[in-house]
Amino acid sequence: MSQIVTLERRGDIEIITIDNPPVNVFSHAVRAALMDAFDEADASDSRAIVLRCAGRTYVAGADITEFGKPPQEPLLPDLLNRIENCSKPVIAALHGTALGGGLESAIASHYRIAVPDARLGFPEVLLGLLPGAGGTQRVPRLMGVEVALDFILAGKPISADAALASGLIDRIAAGNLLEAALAYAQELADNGAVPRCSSKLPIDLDSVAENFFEQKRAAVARKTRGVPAPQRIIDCVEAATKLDFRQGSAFEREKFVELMNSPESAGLRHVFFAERQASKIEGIARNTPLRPVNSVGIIGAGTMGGGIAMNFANAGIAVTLLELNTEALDRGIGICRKNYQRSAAKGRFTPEQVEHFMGLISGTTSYEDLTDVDLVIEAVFEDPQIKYEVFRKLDAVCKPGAILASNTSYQDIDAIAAVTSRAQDVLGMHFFSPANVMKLLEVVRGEKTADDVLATVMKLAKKIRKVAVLSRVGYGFIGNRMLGGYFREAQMLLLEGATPSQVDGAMQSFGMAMGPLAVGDLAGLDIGYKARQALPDRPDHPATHVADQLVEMGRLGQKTGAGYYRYDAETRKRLVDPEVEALIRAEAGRLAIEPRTFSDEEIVARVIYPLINEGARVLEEGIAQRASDIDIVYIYGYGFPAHRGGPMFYADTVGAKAVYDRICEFRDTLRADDWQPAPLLEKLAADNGRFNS
Ligand code: 3H9
Repeated sequence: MSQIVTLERRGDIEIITIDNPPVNVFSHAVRAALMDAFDEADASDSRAIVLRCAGRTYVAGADITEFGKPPQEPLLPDLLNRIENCSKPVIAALHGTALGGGLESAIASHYRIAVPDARLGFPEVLLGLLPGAGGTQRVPRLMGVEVALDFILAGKPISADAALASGLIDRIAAGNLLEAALAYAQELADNGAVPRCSSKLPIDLDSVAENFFEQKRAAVARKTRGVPAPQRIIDCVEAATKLDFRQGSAFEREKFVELMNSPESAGLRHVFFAERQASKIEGIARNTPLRPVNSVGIIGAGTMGGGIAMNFANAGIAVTLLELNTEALDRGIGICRKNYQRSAAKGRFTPEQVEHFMGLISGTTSYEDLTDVDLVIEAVFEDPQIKYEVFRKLDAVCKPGAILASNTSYQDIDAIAAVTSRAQDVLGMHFFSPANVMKLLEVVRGEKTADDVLATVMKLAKKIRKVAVLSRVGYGFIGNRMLGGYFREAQMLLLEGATPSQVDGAMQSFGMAMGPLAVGDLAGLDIGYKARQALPDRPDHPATHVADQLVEMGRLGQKTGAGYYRYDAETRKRLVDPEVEALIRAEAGRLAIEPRTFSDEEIVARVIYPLINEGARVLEEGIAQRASDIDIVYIYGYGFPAHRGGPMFYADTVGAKAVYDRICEFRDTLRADDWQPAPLLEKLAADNGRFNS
């Protein structure tokens, strides 16, 4: 038998151990070896079987890399039925994370024991899938229909205690898990316990409220636009209440395969691996020694600095916020407290936790207090001279080896590093606003940034629960650089006849968290206006004419109650404003642009294809390491729909040639300067290639 699965006899009990690092997934090899192991263990004269895993966790699920490829037997549902059909009790012993197919194997076993810190869950929905190895049929029989459905829909793991309370497991192990499982197995054998099959338990239909499934469908539809998995999960759990286990399982398999082949699941699976890939830096070994980061200084206690500070406090790392005067400092620390209290009011933190976090945040007005910190993040105004000044001071006071980071969104990190005597310790850490909420962190690698500094910050990002993506130095790095064409086309569409709500509506139907014009109103139209005014040779592009006029009318967006839309003073609800539509038509008339109608499809192509085109340039210039990193930037930093996989994955879905041809059409019919196809896109179109290989 292969080493991936071993069978060992201990007295009356057979122990089957899965050893498939890192997370013991049910790859084809594991499934095949387990089938043999269960056949052998079942045939022997042992009295019970313990199923367990070596390494850091019980099975974390099916092997996601196998999805979308031809299925290889034995299929997981068949293996789990084989386990359930064993003639003697099978006891699953759980540690780490028992997820997806892993948890399904535990509930196909007859009895379950877990260590106190085990986590159990069905994350399939996050991959656009459903538990497809009997989970939707067995769990309602164990937990009750309503609880089971909510558990599967949530995708979030629960603790061993919660699993015990809801009937998902039988025992929590005190002490060594294997010994506790063996003792449990012996006890069952001695008491003459027989296999207890979850699939044969009756379903408690009486506790299911009338119209329960219809109400769930409506509630879920409101929250999960564009992703079919939650609805199919409801279908499967409902099927469990109407069909017998065998028929219900066949229904579940059919829906699982349908979802596995859906573009939404393909996009979400891409994001799963892209996120893990993003933390890896080409050419830097995984075992690079890291610098310790136990204390952090932040320069600037504005909204950004305060938000950044909260990330570290949440992770248990002490933060010193530095401001020019005590008034600004008190205001900044006050904002942190208010944010925490708001989260506490929503039940996310207890009042004690709030005090604990606040206890980790201190303030100062003196650079001398930063001499001992391990990392400093500068979050002051986007003015290069002010930033240079800050870095000169940091260079003078910080201890050797301290990491010096700038939170700039645009500036040249190499120019900042050059004012210090330690360019190797300098890099960019670009957080996204609100910094305590948004998951993205662009880590900007300067020409001279040391490898261990980069490796340390990538690792630290995980600790503060950010998804880090590496960028080279370049105006706007990855994300902001790509936005230019996105906003330009949204604004041009207005002049060509679309309304703001039509443009935003099409983008929201595509899946964007918010449409581009609503985003402009949220961020403040004055930001772009000021940036344009500051440009020395300010180019005149018709795209900005309407935005400029709105700002000059005092319509700066949400903060003034009006921008592209009008905002209800009380509810902040977005309202269509005929005044804006009249202004747009007047400007279009002045520019002699004939209004016409647009389909949603055309709006999406006009707005998304510039992202793809600029993304191709970001890649060919080496600003981003890989196409999937760009996808992660857009999903976690800009509200791009995860089920579309990010802009570059979306381009692969549409096909490089189709995207290229459409961009050429826009170049020829709209504005040649704005629509030059990127050479990499042209090459992929010619070679029938993909951005994500
Ligand atoms: C399923 O089970 C369907 C069934 O219902 C029905 C089937 C018929 N497959 O995250 P990490 C890799 S769907 C393949 O960095 P952590 C991962 O890519 C599945 N590979 O570690 C990474 O590789 P690399 C339901 C996987 O400690 C390495 O393992 N299950 C899988 O931060 C380490 O991962 C899930 O969705 C996988 N299933 O977190 C669970 N899982 O080193 C998904 C991980 O090359 N997994 N890898 O970058 C997780 O949530 C986390 O990995 C886990 C560990 C919490 C387990």
